[in-house]
Order: sequence, then structure tokens, then C-alpha cells
Amino acid sequence: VKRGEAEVMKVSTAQMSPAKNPHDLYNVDYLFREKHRVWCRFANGQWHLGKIQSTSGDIVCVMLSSTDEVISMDEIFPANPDILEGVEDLIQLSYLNEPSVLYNFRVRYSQDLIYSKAGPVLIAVNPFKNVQIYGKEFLSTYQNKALDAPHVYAVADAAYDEMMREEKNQSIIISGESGAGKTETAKYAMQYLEALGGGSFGVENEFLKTNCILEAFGNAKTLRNDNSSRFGKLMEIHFSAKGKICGAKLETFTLCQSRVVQLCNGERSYHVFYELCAGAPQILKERLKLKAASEYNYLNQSNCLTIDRINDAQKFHKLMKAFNIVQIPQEYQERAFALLAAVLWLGNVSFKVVDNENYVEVVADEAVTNVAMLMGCNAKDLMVVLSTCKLQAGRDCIAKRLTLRQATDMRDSLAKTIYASLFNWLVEQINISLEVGNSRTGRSISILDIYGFESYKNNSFEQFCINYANERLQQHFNRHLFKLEQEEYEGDGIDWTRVEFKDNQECLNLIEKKPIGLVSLLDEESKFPTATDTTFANKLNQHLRTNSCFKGERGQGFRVSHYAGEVVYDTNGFLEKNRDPLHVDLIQLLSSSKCQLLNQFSTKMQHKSLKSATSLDSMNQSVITKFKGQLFKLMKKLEDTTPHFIRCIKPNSKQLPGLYDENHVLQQLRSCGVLEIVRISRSGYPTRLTHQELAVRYGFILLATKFSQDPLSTSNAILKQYNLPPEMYQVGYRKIYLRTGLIGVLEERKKYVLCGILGLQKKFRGYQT
Ligand code: AOV
Ligand code: MG
Repeated sequence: VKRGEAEVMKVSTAQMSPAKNPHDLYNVDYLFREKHRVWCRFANGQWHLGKIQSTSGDIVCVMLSSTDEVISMDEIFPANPDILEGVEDLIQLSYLNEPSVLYNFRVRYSQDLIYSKAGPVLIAVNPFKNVQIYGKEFLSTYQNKALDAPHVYAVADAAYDEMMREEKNQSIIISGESGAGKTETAKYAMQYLEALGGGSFGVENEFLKTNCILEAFGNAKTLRNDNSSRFGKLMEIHFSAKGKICGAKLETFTLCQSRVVQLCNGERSYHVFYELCAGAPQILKERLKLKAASEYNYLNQSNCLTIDRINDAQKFHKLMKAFNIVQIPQEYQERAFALLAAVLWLGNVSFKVVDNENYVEVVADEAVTNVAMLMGCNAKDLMVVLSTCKLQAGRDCIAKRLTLRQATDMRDSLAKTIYASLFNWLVEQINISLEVGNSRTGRSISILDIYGFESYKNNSFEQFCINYANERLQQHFNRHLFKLEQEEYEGDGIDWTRVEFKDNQECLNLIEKKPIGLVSLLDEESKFPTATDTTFANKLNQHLRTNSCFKGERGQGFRVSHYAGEVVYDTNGFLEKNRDPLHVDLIQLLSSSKCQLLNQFSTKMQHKSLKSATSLDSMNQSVITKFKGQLFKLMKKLEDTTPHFIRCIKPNSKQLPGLYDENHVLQQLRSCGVLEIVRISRSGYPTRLTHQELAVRYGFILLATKFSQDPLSTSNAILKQYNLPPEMYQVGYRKIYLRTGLIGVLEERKKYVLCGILGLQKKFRGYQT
């Protein structure tokens, strides 16, 4: 095809038939007659604009303007007129199809318009650079409602208004794949609410600072995102009757612990370790026996110690400031840093084999003495705990030496336990400082930011948990945007053509179904001491084969078709990570420590292990079951709120500005059903009034005789009286449903009618006098 030449394409007219999408209102004849602009998909998957020249049978001749390549083409879609280029809401597009939507986002993205609407959902395309659309000026513009362009501020504003008006708890639910921009978006939402509701209680200064602490301890560089959240968080902000922030509550979900001890190449452990090594003042460094990050095995195993454009030392100073604002006492800050140093030194503890059965002893070097010093423990006790396990033999307790593998596991287990306890302790401290005074329901906004969907070459237990959480969240999204909406129309008997959407129930069944779902089978297998990752993989294959979202893989893998794409998991380590045993010896060691924090941690753990021992459900302690419980609790909480959805889109996988990878974007738009959402909202009825509400607000126009026993007929009569076009509303059994904008028309006409009546009354009174 030469530039500007007409190309004859073999396109079957069936492919272009309007039946492809009844809502697109396009018609092949019309397209051809009008020399319509169309999108043509080339073999490489890219879309190009062209103009239809003529048709003959199923052959269509299209003029292309942008390529010199020879291509074969097999699909065309109508393009929107120029005037609709880069619209704010996809609802405005005349032709709703993938290339048009992709193009619309591309046009906006190239102008730094990163936010758009897809009906009720805000779409945020990550700019990977600073865009001048935040800060004081924009905050006040949105507060004064002087601007209504799509923005995260507008979403926060709508949530706030609705909360104040309806006295109903709201939620802002942010989703998207890893690195798409959820955490940043959540911070901007918090910033807006802080500006709007700040003032009286002083808490608002604190809750933004909590992000700095949480990110230091809970975020890390992964291959997908330099600042990837490894935990989920729900920030619930409470407001007073006057709409001022009066407190906040932070809830966090499972932190990936294995990152503390084990890293993939090119990834980092939690930021705080590098920040501490780089930024601690000299005195602190000496006290904690700190060295450079490169000296620690836990940090230097992945060939990645720094992040481009990030100054870890500076970040450490910010962290210390945030600690002060959140009012964590100086002595506790130091204890926390000492424990971080202890974790680092633990990674350097080594073992030597002492007999020919591979049993080991701890090497008595600076690493182990430093750990003992930093933990406030006796060095000998520590060495015993790390290299032996206690066995009960009759009345006696004997110590059995551990093998190298067992001892390393024990050491890593201690490091992970300390780190996870420290993280939970920090969350508690933050909550104390944000404490909600006098909270009542109905006046809160919760912002949800979890770890995004992940798919790597090698996916393990962590990815499974993360993707499971995203699958649940996707269902919440589907329920609200597709299911509930359409069920209401259908249940109320109005004329409605169902819009199909990609339901993910089958995948959730695969994971959650009892007694044979992934979670149950994992728990069952974790109980067998002799089970291995291979027996687990076999078990899955044997029981789950019939689920269409599951496929066994050769070796010890399995494949799951998630809503956002297929992921191949490697069962290696699943059982061990799921068991996550609490070693009694470790708990004892912590309770013997002189460090108050470690004592607190051990008391908590003892409490937990006691609880699980007395619990009927012996698998109470399994990581995945706990995770599932947390997720269910979260979903229940969200169900009691009015949701506002934000979908973040990652425009490229290189984390680069200005790069818009169409295929990557398309895959994300498909996985969350953006086109379907727009279709539903376009043909849907966003305003709903019960018949009673309609009668109270607008019924005065009817003569008393027209009021019928049947509320449905009364509503029909009222609407007729206002002379509204019938295609703009529907009357259901319980409610009437109005298309976008119709409520405004009704209000206008009501005013007009009222003015008329008032005028008449005046006249009438004039005659009387
Ligand atoms: P995520 O939360 O969705 O990933 P982040 O919010 O951490 O993603 O965003 C990743 C990076 O994208 C940030 O560090 C910024 O550099 C950039 N970014 C995102 N949003 C914006 C914005 N509005 N303006 C400028 N830069 C932005 V994960 O936590 O990995 O699922 O687990
Ligand atoms: Mg994040």
C-alpha cells in the first residue's frame, strides 16, 4: 500500500455488520455512502485511519493516508468525526469501539490529559512524569466547583458531597495492574480530602505523612514498579457533622514477608533498609554497627542496591520527620531502627557443618554478636536457637541439631518475624496517632489501595495472593457496574437489552470453592508433613482439571486464567509459605530479650498461637486462609459503602513518559470491561425515583382525578403531562428511570409550570380586588 493510494481490502461485510454491537448505531450502507472514516487493523495489531472509497460484495476499498507498508487487513471499524477527538467522557463518542477508545486516550495522553471518564468510572493513565494538575490552585478550583474536567480531585469531591448529603459511608476504590498509579492516585485523593476537611482537629497533617512511613516499610522496587506496594491498605477517614476530618483509621493487609530474606534479580527489599544504611547519622550508624547496604547478604543478592533518581539518604531524613509528626517517641524510633539493623545482620549469620550428617553450628563472628546486641538477647541463647530445635523426650527436653537447610530457614524465619511484627507495630502506632474521636458511621470515606495484578516469568505464592485479591476486587467492580445495575432494571420490569460482561465468578470458584478449590487444596496439602510441592501440583491437576480457568502445567506448575490475563504459577515453596510456622523457640528468645518491642511482639505471638491451639479450625494459622478472611472482611466493609471507582492504566511496561503502547493499554481496557461500562451507562438510566418520590416532587401538575390507585399509571400520567419524550424514560414496577440530563429538563418544566400557576393566581387575585 502506498501512501495516499486506495487499497482494495478483502473485508467481509459480515465483519462490519451493525450486529457486532447494537449500541454503536452504525450502519454499513451509511458508512459507504458517506465516504466514512474508518479504523483499519493491520496484521501487526496496529490501527490506522482510512476512508472508504467503494464497496462491491464483501470487498471494500479503503484509502489510507499513513503508511507505506504492505499489509493485509482483516477488520475495519467506523471512526469518530474530528469534533469528537479526545472527548472527556467516552459516553460522548458516536462510535464506541476499541480503536476509537484507544485513540481517544492517546489524544488526551499526548496533551497530558491523563484523566478521562468511562461513564461512572474515572480512568487515570499513568504519565510517569510530573504533570501540572495538582496542588493548591487545582485543589481550590475543584473545591469551588469551577472545573469539572475528569480528575481524581473530582472523584474525591463527589464522594465527599455524597457523604455529606446522604450521610452514607463512601469508598474510593482504586485498581489497576502493578505500576499503573494506584498509590499515587490514592495520595492525591487523600490530599484533596485533607484540603477539604482539614482545619479543626489537626489529624489531617498526620495522615498524609503516614504514607511516607508506610511506603518506606511496605514498598519495594520490583521489576514492574520502582515503588511497588507489597501490602494492601484501606484508609478510612472520618468526618464531623460539619464535614471536618476528625480522625482516621488505617487497615493493612498481608505484607509479603519473603522479600525480607529473598530477592529476585533486579529487585530490592523494602526501601527502609537502604534508606537506613544510606541516611542514618554517624552516631546512629555506630550504635547500630551499621555498614553500607552492599555489605548485607539480604540486600546484595539481587544486583540492585539503588533506584534511578532516588536518594535513599534524603528519604531517610523524610522518614525521621514523618516519625516525629506521627508522634512516635524518639526512643521507640531508635528501637525500631535497631531491629532493622538486627534483621540485616541476621542475613550475615553463617553456619559451619560440624559432623558428617550435615548438622551445623553458628559461626561466632561479628554478625551473630551484633544481632544479639541489637536484639538485646544473650548471644549464646541466640546461637542455640538458630542451630537446634528442642524435642520433648519423656520428661526431658533435648536439643537436636539442625541441618544447614533447617538452620538457614530458622534464621530467615526470625528475620521475617521481626520485620512483619515491626510493620504491624508501626500500623498500630499510626492508628493511635490518628485515633478517631467520637466516630459515627455515615460520615467516612475509605480509600483502598492494594497491590496490583502481577504476572512474571516466575510466579510464586505471593503473586497468587496478590492476584487472588485483585480477582475479588474485580468482582466487586463487576457487581456494582454491571450486575446490580442490570438486575435492578430487569427486576423492575423495564425494557432493557442486557449488556454482557466478562464475569470472573468461574475463576473465584476455582480459588475459593469448598472443599475443592485452590485454597482448600493448599490448606489440606499443607497439613501433610510428607507433602511436597510436586504432590501439591498433582493434587491440583487431579481435582481442578474441569474448571475452565485452570490448566495443569508440566512439572510443578499450574496455569490460571485471571480476569486480567493468564498466569503460570510455580508451586515451589507454596506449602512452606502457607504453613509459616511460629517456632516456639523463637518466641521464647524474643520474650527473653531486653528490648521492650521484642517482648511486646512475643506476647502477641504467644497469644495468637494459644488462640489457634484452642480454635476448632486447626488451619486457622494458614497464611492463605488468613488472607482469605481478611479479604472477605474488606469486601464486607466495602459493600456497606457507596463506591467510587478509579481505574489506573499503565501506558507502557518500561515506566517511561510519553510512551503509549496500544496493545498494553488495550489489554487493560479489556480486562476491566471499559467498553461495556460505557455501553451500560450510555443506554442506562442514571436517575431513579420511586413512584412516591415522583408524585411528591412533580405530581402537583395532575388533576386529582388523574391520581390512580396504581402508582405506575400515576407516574405515566405525570410524565406525559410534562411532555417528555418517551424514549428518555422508563417506568418500572417500583421506580421510574430517567436518562442522563432528563431530571434537569423536568426541573425546568416544573419551574415553568409553577410560574404559570403563580401568574394565574396573581391575575385571579387582581380580579378579586
Ligand atoms: P501502583 O501503586 O499502581 O503499583 P504507583 O502509584 O506506585 O503504582 O505508580 C508507579 C509510578 O508511576 C510512581 O512511582 C510514579 O513515578 C508514577 N506515577 C503514577 N501516577 C502518577 C501521577 N499521577 N503523576 C506522576 N507520576 C505518576 V503496585 O503498588 O506495584 O500495584 O503494587
Ligand atoms: Mg502501589
